[in-house]
Amino acid sequence: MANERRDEGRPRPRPTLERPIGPLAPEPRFGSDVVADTLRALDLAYIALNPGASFRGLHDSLVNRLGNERPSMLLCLHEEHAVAIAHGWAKVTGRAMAAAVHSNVGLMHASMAVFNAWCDRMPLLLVGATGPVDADKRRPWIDWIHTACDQGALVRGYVKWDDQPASPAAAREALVRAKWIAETAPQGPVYVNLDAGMQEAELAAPLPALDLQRLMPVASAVPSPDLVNHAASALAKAKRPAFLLGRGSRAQGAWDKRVALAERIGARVITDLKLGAVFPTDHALHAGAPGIWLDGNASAALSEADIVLSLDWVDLGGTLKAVFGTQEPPARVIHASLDHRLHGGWSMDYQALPPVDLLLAADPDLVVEALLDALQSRPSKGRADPRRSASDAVLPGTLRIGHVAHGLRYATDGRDVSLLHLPLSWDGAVWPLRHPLDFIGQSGGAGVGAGPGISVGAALALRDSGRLPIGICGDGDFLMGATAIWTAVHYRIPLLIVVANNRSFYNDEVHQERVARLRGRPIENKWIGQRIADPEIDIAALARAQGALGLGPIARGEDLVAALREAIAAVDAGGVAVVDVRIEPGYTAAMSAAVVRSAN
Ligand SMILES: Cc1ncc(C[n+]2csc(CCOP(=O)(O)OP(=O)(O)O)c2C)c(N)n1
Ligand SMILES: [Mg+2]
Repeated sequence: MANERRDEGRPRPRPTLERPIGPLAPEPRFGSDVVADTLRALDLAYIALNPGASFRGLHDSLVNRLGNERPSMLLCLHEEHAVAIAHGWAKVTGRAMAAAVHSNVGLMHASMAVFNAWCDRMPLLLVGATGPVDADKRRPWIDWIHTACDQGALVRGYVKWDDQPASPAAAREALVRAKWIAETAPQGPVYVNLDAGMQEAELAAPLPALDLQRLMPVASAVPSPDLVNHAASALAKAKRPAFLLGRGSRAQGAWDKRVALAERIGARVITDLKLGAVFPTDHALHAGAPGIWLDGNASAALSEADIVLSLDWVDLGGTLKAVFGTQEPPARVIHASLDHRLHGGWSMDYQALPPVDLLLAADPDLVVEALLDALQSRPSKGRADPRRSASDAVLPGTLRIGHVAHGLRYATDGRDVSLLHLPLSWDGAVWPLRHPLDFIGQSGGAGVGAGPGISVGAALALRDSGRLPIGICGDGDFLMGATAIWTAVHYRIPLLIVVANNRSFYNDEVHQERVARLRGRPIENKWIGQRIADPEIDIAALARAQGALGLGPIARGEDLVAALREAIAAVDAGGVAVVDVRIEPGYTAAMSAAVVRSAN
């Protein structure tokens, strides 16, 4: 059911730009042909990859059996980008893309991006490969260093499932199971490691036909009607309800229902800038501005609440603790989430154990639907018109991140814009989010370097949507992931990247300042080992070197809008543009306070 809703506006793949000469192999003859056929049967449009001999069998099958169509390869310059691109695609579509990485070394490069997708609860079908498991078939030296006894152990702490199938039949079953698990709520990455020997061996006999329908049943994630009624009557009686709206789908229908529920209950709504947009942030019921941390207004709404409904809020325990300290929260807490099903022992991304009076262990979007049904007969507690704020293009000489946001709003006025990534300095107050695709959320695992790759994958999913795709990256983030944009240029994926360039890993300057203050040491030294200067990096040249339009450095307000307009025109013409905007360092008050806060 959840998957059906996520099909709304699903992007269609275009024919690949990289066409092999024929003829294509008419029948599967090798283990890797079975793997390739299975990827197509699973309706995977793309496979983002960096090549390697451990999957040369599969590579051949993708080209010479499938013709590089469904899936089409997306060649990436780093495995971390391959996975980030699949992550960005999933953030828009709610579906898994395939990515392929070479043996242990490719998986090591990919691992941070897998962790990001895991923390973000995004589906991903990661295909890996190992040198021949049969030692007798290994080439000297290289096949030995690229074979590990338990390669999946590298990522097992942050995937939902992994396997190393020993035959073509087992590989087919593993891939079907993998996609099914990845896309079943709560979603997440999976890893299937393909033995090079299995890929390259000739099939002893053809495999029987595959009935995918029966192998991938819909796993119902509907809440129990009794618990829904209980929750609905508590919400109806509440005097000061507050909603913590966390992870939700990109579906417009689900968005409309969240708005309808908040209006029916008259709840104050808090949203999270770590996650994709789930509620209009300029709606009168929205408390404060969305942030990575709660701002004063959001904290006040929560502290006054007599009932709190969390819809898969990422850090319910920590958020309540930030507001109430060691006191028990006085409000009744209703939590709709399936996240506990993913919690394991390696990573603590499950966050503090929250106090919960009623758990609705179900898909949060389906919980909203059920609550609305249960509250159908109740009169609405009032609908408030969204507050609309106008954009303003008066920009001063030197720029801060807020000016970049205003300049962008001005340059994109009237357009449907999708923000695909935001820097840590972003102020959620300056850019109202009014549609599920207005913002797709952050990297999940806070792994710097993800911004460019996620933006490319999301822009691919949005290619024919009519939306203007914009990723705004910190300079540190952009520089770590810069070569992801080559993939966008190469495959004609329109994308605008704006680099909020404070010439520093500034987040950590804030930390060094904090340490210096605590220790009574000179805060003037906070920049050492943090600033990206001497030489300053020519970010526009890095873009141009990869075939993108590179503009900047833009250091003065009066030049900003013209540069953004030139970049947007290039994107409208199908290109990739990068604008380097030099900004003064600085974070919002909520962000600076939270960065340096200690636990209690
Ligand atoms: C892979 C990785 N390395 C280091 C960090 C620590 N870290 C967190 S934010 C940050 C600074 C990022 O710099 P930039 O993207 O320029 O953003 P700014 O803080 O300057 O706004 C760093 C280094 C991290 N989160 N992930
Ligand atoms: Mg920076």
